[in-house]
Amino acid sequence: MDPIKDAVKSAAAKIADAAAPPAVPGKPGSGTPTVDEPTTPREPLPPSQEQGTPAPKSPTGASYATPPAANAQQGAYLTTSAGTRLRDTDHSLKAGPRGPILMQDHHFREKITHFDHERIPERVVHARGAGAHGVFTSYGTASALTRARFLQKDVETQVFVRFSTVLGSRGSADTVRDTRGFATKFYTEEGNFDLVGNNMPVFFIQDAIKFPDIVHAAKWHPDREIPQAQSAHDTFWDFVSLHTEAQHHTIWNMSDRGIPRSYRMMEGFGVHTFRLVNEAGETVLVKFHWKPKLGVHSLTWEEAQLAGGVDPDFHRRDLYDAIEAGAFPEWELGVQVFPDTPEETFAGIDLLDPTKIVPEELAEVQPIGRMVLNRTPTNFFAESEQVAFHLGQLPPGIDVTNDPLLQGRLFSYLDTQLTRLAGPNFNQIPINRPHVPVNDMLRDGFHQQAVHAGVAPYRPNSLDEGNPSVDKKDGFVDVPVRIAEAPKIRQNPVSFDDHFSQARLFWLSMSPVEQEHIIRAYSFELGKCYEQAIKERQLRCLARIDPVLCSSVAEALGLPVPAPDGPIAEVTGSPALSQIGHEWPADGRLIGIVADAGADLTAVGSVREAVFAAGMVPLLIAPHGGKLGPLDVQRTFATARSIEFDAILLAAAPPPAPDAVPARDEKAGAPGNGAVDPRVLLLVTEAWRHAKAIGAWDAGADVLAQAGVAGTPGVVTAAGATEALTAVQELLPAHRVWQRFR
Ligand code: HDE
Repeated sequence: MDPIKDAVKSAAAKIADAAAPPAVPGKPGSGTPTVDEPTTPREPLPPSQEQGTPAPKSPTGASYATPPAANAQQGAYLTTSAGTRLRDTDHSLKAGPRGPILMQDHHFREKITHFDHERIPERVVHARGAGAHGVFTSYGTASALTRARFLQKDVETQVFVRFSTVLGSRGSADTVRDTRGFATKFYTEEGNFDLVGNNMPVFFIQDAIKFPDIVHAAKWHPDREIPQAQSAHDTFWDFVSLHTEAQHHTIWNMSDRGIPRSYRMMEGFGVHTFRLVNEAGETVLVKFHWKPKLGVHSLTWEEAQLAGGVDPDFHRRDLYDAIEAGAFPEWELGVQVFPDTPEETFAGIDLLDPTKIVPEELAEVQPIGRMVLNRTPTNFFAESEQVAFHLGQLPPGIDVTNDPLLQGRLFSYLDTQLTRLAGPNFNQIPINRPHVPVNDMLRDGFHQQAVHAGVAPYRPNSLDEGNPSVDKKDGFVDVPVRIAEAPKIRQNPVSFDDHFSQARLFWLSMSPVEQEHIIRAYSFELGKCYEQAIKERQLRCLARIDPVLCSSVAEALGLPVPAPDGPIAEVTGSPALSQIGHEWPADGRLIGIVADAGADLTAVGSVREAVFAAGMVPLLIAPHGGKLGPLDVQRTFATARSIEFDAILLAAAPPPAPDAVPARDEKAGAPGNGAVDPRVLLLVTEAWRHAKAIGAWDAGADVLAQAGVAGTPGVVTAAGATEALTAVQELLPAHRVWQRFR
């Protein structure tokens, strides 16, 4: 007898027992699921290219064994984070089926501990956002102005864009009245370039030192943490009425620009003036503009409110769905170019003042490239959440100016990532990683991913033969701008004192409908304030912008109209700022088609095809999900809401469903005569109120009559499906049927 061999045998037998299925599959308590799961292990999807682990770099260029290609899921079997395969992940290790969990359950502890730490701090501003990947193709039109290689002719550069609201938390609604962030990371062949802009060309403050003030005022009240993602409250209006340089940005927020229809339909602005430098060392000053192919469009206030409840993810969903549908969002990047003079002004406008624009009529926006967003993130956290923008990430050929807001931002964006992404190595996170070799001398720190080799991470050195070298020819260019001899001083240039002329310029640029919306926005927001003194102070600011604006808002608030306490600027409007009166492609627009089993489904099928062929997205709305004849249903009367659609087509007049709200109740004032499903009537009346094109044929025409909208502007009754679609298509380039507003 060999006691050692026997012990090994008996242990092996126990392991074999444990490996055998413990009980009848599917039986509760047996350790196997009670519903069938797919049983053939398969590999997870491969990580995308830029999620690969970086090759370890040596300062001397020596190569090292490459570690496994990705930090993401690999292999077919579930493992611990240390790579050990697991037998069970559904039951904690207990002292008997009814006993307490054992401390030794290392898998339980790893699983729960990791989960407990899944969240990272949200961004202090711009916490709510959504991103997408794409490609930027340069036209080469800026090649005489800048040496930046990604702006040379036909160069293609990968990009990642993150759109955001400013004020709300990560879980807040998309359609609140707010400025939107428009931040682009260009993975250029000379390192990353981050263009971190907004959908409005000006900012609330002129000096970065005031950023905590505006943000504390605009975010929630510190005692109640309300409101969430709104500027309609006392502290915001207290600040902007006292701090009048904010008045220009504020009127942009109160305009329709504060409630965009879609991220796809927003302009983007670099806001600050940047400096471009070419091969010869010559410089110009520029302002960056993103122009959306689909034009600049907004929601109506009521749509924004409805979306906040019905679909708080409205913009995020729209971006994702559009890309998945192949309706790729597209922008042109353009620059306004100004001579780099010592005064840094153009047409009397101080180019270093971020509360000022240069009207496009004075300096045309010249297109320099095109960006198409064509891929949604694989993982929201890894990409949209962990992306870190930083204004100091500039390629050779683009430099900064002394705009005091820009100067402060150069500090803030690097600094904020240290807390948000927990350390200085955030550029090693896959989404932030440059698509070119990195050879820095930054070492160690939290979350270090690279295995740095070499013995001399310093310069000068002889041990690594002086490596890495600096590149005196193609390295980053700090333009040697002359700094005027001046005292150290906490003071702004006198030109920064003009706070109202461009707010008036903006007001005068708006069409009557847009002005009406601005009046209503101020009336709503100030109407939500409690403090009378704040409302009165803001009215005094409006008196400096325009008498009609001021008196209309005063009337809504029930307050006297103040006299302006200074001159009203003599300026003319900039027609380019108005969103109305132009025409844009209708690509990617969403067309809702209402039908039921009684409709001519062949015609409905053809109209869907025609919508697709026109580059738009048809969504079939039916009484129930699944199929309508041969057609797939995308929305039901229960899930469809007017806000989603740019136009409605009606192929039928569906009767009320048995489980619907009582169809006709005279006392409750329900619309219609009870013959049409009230949810369809609601869809149509809302679409009408929001000035959307509506077309109907066959029984669909009855819906128009029931909704009381037949024969009004932008409502078409046609002989057939094709004719209805054609008529609606003619209305879409104007975005809305503006005649419906007074
Ligand atoms: Fe930002 N801003 N900002 N900002 N900003 C941030 O950086 C800051 C300003 C903008 O999708 C933060 O990574 C200061 C102007 C966008 O990740 C923070 C000042 C413009 C985003 C920060 C400004 C912007 C941010 C928070 C005054 C338009 C979202 C998280 C000097 C031109 C980027 C982060 C994303 C984010 C600071 C003013 C746009 C704290 C100090 C002007 C689009 O660093």
